[in-house]
Amino acid sequence: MFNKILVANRGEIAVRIIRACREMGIQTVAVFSDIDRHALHVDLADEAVCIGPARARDSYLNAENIISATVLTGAEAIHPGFGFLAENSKFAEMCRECNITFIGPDPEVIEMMGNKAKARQMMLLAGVPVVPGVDGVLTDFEHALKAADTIGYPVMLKASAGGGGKGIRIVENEEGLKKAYETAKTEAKAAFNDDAMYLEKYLEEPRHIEFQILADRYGNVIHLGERDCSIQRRNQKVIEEAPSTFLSSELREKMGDAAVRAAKAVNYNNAGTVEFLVDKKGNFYFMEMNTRIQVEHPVTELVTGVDIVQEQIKIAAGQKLDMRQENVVIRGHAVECRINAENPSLGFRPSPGKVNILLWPGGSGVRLDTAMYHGYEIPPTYDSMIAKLITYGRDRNEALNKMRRALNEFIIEGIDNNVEFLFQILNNDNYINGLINTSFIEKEYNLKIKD
Ligand code: MV4
Repeated sequence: MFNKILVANRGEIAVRIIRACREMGIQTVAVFSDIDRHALHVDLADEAVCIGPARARDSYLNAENIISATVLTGAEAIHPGFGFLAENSKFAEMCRECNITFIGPDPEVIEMMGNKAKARQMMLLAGVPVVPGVDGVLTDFEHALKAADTIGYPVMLKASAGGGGKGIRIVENEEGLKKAYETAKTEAKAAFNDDAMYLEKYLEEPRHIEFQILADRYGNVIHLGERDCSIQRRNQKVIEEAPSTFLSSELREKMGDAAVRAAKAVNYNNAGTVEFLVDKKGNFYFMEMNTRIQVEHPVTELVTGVDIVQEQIKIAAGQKLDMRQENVVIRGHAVECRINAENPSLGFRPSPGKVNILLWPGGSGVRLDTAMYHGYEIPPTYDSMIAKLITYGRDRNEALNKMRRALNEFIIEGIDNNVEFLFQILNNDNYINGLINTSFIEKEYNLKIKD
């Protein structure tokens, strides 16, 4: 087992990883940019190294400085968290070359799953259902035209190097294809320096249901059930829950088997997430595979009792999984709300500044993952998520009831936040009745998903 792990991240996920290490008796090294000098993760870690100025590209994305900090402090492994370098195959490769354990899958797998068109092809070969579409990337516009004609409109154009919402376009009919093809390609080139595109049948109002995978280095692969992440705004998840109200036990078993098959097909190891789109008839289709710990992992931890970050560390240290699929039991229900320093009435504009926290939520069934403290100065440089509030109940109603009670206890001064917006969703009849899909926020709050 490692003696010392460097946490190459910041905010609540850095605190989360440091806590997991502390419980395992592992020393921790925090890295921070100069603007994060007073951040909580710096205080909680055993050691801390400044890796550069505020701008992410000069600090949290500065692979050389992070590797140097690892060598200087004698840490044997790096946990990348999510975002920043977590899915950067070149960084994982640099760790391998410097004999540092990257806590995540191998660089080749990160590279392969980062190429969405390639990932689709791998899943097809593995017998995992994928959205009907073109095999591989589009060679030119004529190819797109022919493929769209074969698939049938509406279709969705997607950047192969993408993920999230960039370089993605819905095309309702042939007239719109040319413009969509060109703008999506330009956007992909700008965002990912890779304008390879692929095409899929557009599924109307699907659910986004993802399965948590754990895979060790001895071929053991299990899933820890699913998370329903359909409540999104502009491809940013807002509320996530486990399990999904939509899955019957049969569908859960079928999708879980498919997720395990997907992981085995790409020789996956460590923690990963297989994302599916599910249509109203219960047909499910592979969308993409994420090779990192996800923001929403706590809802899975609460319904399974598994500490996913500690499992990641054990797998990276060469240990075998100590649970089999039959030992995984989903019990109760968990809901996560992302608390953002943003102003919903001003187009969700970020709202950095000094926070005075007058009351934290607490009590039975409440978990709060945050790096905030009273008097903390939220920097404008990074993303606006400042806390994750997660509640657990024996069933969905109890979990939602606790969430409303806990949200109501949050008293933060000094910054705008999205708590009121979260309340609106939690009190929405369709949401309460589980009638949710990826168009929920757009339809219920006519917030145009696309600018
Ligand atoms: C789709 C889709 C419908 N049909 N693909 C959005 C970003 C990227 N993760 C893929 N996304 C979608 N792909 C097909 N063929 C609908 C979405 C989508 C979406 C997916 C999951 C969660 C929220 C979403 C919000 C808008 C669109």
